Amino acid sequence: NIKACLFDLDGVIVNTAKYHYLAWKRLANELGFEFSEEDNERLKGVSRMESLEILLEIGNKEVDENTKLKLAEKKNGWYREYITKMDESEILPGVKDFIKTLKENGIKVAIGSSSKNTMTILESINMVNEFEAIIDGNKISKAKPDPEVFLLGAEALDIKPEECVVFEDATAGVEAAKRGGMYAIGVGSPDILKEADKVIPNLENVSIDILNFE
Ligand code: B16
Ligand code: MG
Repeated sequence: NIKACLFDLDGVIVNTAKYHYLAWKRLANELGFEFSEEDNERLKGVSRMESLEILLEIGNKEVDENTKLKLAEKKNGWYREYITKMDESEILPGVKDFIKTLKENGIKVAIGSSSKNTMTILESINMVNEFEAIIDGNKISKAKPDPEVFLLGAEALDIKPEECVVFEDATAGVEAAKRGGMYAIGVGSPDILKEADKVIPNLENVSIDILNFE
């Protein structure tokens, strides 16, 4: 019996995934290499510094720790230029209606995101007050695929992990949900989100029946 839904932010509530991609691509190009959308899949859900490590590996670049911090800061600066310009029109289709349906059915809703920019994004799209708990990259010590972010979410809502469903667009996030003992609904392509219990293309016209797993 499902009592709570935990939502990933980037790629599920709002399409910030495209802005992460643009900012990382710009950094890669500046460092002298190409960065494809396929490469970008590996960065989804992963923390900022781990994303940078993957990017540098793709470009075959070795830099010292201090430079790494500077590069990550640079990317984040570009990324923040995009997200501070966002508004409610960038909330993904179906999100608002689905959350309303959940609340009408007594299901609790929370955010579980690796992003340290979570509050900025939720403020931009005016959704801060929609969630009963918000666990973001500032509150965790281990990013997805570690289950910490979702376990803290369940704890904050006072709901057992096995009564939680996670909505995720990233393989790292689906893995985190499963490792936390939760159900995972992939939002995106079934080819990518193989470990999820179910996969939907987006939250448009999703009914409450999606929470039945029997
Ligand atoms: P930031 P999510 C994740 O958010 C993104 O998917 C991932 O691409 C990003 O690197 C990570 O947040 C950290 O973001 O640089 O803003 O702290 O999908 O878990 O909501
Ligand atoms: Mg995501």
